[in-house]
Amino acid sequence: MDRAIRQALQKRELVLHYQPIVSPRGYSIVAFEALLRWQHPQRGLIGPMEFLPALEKLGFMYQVGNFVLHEGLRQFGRWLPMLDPHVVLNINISAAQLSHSGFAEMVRTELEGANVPASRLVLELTETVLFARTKRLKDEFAALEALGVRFVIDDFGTGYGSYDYLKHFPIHGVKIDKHFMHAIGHNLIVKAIVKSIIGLARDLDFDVTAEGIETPQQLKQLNELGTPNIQGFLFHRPQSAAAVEKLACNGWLTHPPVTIEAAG
Ligand code: G
Ligand code: MN
Repeated sequence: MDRAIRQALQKRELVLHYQPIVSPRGYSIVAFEALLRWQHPQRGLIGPMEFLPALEKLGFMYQVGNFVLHEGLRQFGRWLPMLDPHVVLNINISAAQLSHSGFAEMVRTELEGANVPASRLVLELTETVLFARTKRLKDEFAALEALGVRFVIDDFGTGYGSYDYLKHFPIHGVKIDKHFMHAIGHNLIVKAIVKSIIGLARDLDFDVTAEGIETPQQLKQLNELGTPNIQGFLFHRPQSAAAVEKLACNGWLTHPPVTIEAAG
């Protein structure tokens, strides 16, 4: 695996796919999340769960994270003229990147190079990244916030259950972990957790996105608890830049799939 991943980096086999996030009303696209994939010559497309541990072990997280930021912003910059002014790009950021001094400065340079306003960039972080409440982390955050970049907590609800860090960082929103969505229809505890996250987020004036919506039933359950933005296979799978451009040619497919209306 280690050797394969080194070769993949050399041969530029790591690519980005993009998954749209839609609004609860009209299901129009409000964001694209850039997602790392390995385009393997024999095995086809491989998800990050399979190769991120190897990247981490080899100490490549910083380098690859920066590739995602660079490539994602360049691509989004090319789409920008076709998009509504509120549509943003979501990029996943690792602890390795944020703890590197000069990260904020690099983000600024990348935004400039791609001609993307800072207000169109959302950085996704996991709760664990924010436990290290070091001065440097706070400084990087402050610098990014001053640029106008926003932050959302990814996989929200799966951390250690302390929301204390919310006081210390300029957080703009949360993404409810997809595992909750899998059980929302048949587990009362999960349902209560999702309801409380949406309530918390509303009180704090946060953006909320529910991840992993795969069925009309899940969407219906979710809408009974609140109406967050939606990311999931029911609407859009992660897809190549070329496929996203086809969506653009079709007016971004803002209409809901027929199955949802039927379940209405
Ligand atoms: O941790 P993070 O939220 O960044 O993970 C995003 C991952 O979730 C992506 O790899 C994407 O392929 C996957 N994903 C997106 N939508 C769905 C969905 O509806 N169901 C499932 N099972 N996975 C999804
Ligand atoms: Mn994410």
